[in-house]
Amino acid sequence: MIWDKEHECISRSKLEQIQLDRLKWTVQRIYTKVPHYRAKFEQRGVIPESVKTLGDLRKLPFTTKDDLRDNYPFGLFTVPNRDLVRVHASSGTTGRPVVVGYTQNDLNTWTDLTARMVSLAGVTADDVAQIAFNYGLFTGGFGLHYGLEKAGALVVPVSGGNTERQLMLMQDFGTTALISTPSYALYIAEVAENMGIKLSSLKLRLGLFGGEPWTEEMRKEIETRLNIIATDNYGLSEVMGPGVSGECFFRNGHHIAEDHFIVETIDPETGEVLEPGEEGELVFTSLTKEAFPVIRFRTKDISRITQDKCACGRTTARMRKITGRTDDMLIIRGVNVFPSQIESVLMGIEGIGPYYQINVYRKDYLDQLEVVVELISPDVLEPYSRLEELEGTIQHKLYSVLSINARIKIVQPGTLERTTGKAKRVFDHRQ
Ligand code: DLL
Repeated sequence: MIWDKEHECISRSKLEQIQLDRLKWTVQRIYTKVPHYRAKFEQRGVIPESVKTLGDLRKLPFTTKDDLRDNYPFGLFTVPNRDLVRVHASSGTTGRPVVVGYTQNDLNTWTDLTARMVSLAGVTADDVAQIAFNYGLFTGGFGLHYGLEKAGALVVPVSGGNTERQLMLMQDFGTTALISTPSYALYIAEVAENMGIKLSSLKLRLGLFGGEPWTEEMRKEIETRLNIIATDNYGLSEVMGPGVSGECFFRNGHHIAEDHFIVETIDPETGEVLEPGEEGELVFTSLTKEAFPVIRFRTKDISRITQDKCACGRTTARMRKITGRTDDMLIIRGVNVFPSQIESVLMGIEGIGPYYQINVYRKDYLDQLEVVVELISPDVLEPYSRLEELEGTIQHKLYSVLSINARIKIVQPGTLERTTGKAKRVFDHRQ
């Protein structure tokens, strides 16, 4: 277990001094070593010496995913390839991936931060930690691997997929902590149930889930089905990977590694910096990264930050669970809809499972929302008149939250795609 009391329980004034020194170092580094940043600074009329206080961060330009893509693959690195020891790439979207690089020092820092993060979630040397994140260009597998080892856990690096084998290892090795996306954890539960494995008979006690958004309702479902405590952790390749923030045992917001990152929340429309507590887009600046520092990286992730002390004793700022992404928000007939709102509603309805799909179409110039849900068992529709009743209930509950009439499609158990990584649930067919 890693408990870096000096930095995790630091006073705000001390922290701010460390942040300022490290910010100056980072700004100097990117200005002198990365032509792209230098040009952006010049456009705004700023030089490294313009940063005298933490408030001066606001003078600096934002960095977006497009900046990273335009400099594919290594254009924003501050060191030559011979000083790099690892690259990873961001997941998802089509086209050129975003490539991120690490020096040996960067990997050491990353290991320290993931070790801290898993420790605050409750992992100790007594744990057997099964990593069901993919190992590869995705940062999930390798990122958590070294942190868990450093925290002293016995690591089972099984990677994603092959769910029956995952369950066999859980039984045979006495796995106590599962490390995966929340959607994969659900799928593991489902396969266990189909195989007749009683999850309560396993030693599993803790889940460290991240890599994708999930609601509190989904957390409850996972905790009940897997018979564990489920914690959330957050990170992104551009900023480092997992280890940027994570929940402690009190699960009252994610502690952010503020001695390594400055977080701001901004209004995604105007770019204006918001006050603590206000919901907006998270923006991260790295403070200690050597190979691939980022300045004011716009994550598109929506959350809010609080700075009050946590019951666990840590003083670092906390971010609330991500409620969505600015590019996930659907505008349907002029109404803003976040997939997380739909998930919250569906998870509270009896008879349907945690799998769903959201389709948006345009028909005769009108947007149509379709929500596909799965029955937990075909028996739910006995007698058949229950179908209309169930559709009506879902439609009504969605309407009360979204003020939109959705078309509900109920499908048989096992119809919707299961995932071993990040779930894709939203399909906007209008583009
Ligand atoms: O998903 C890093 C990671 C791996 C974090 C394992 C936690 C555990 P990327 O593939 O670059 O990196 O995707 C980053 O995933 O901007 C969020 O939109 C989303 N995301 C990650 N963690 C969470 C979370 C990894 N706990 C993108 N809640 C981010 C909600 C999350 N969204």
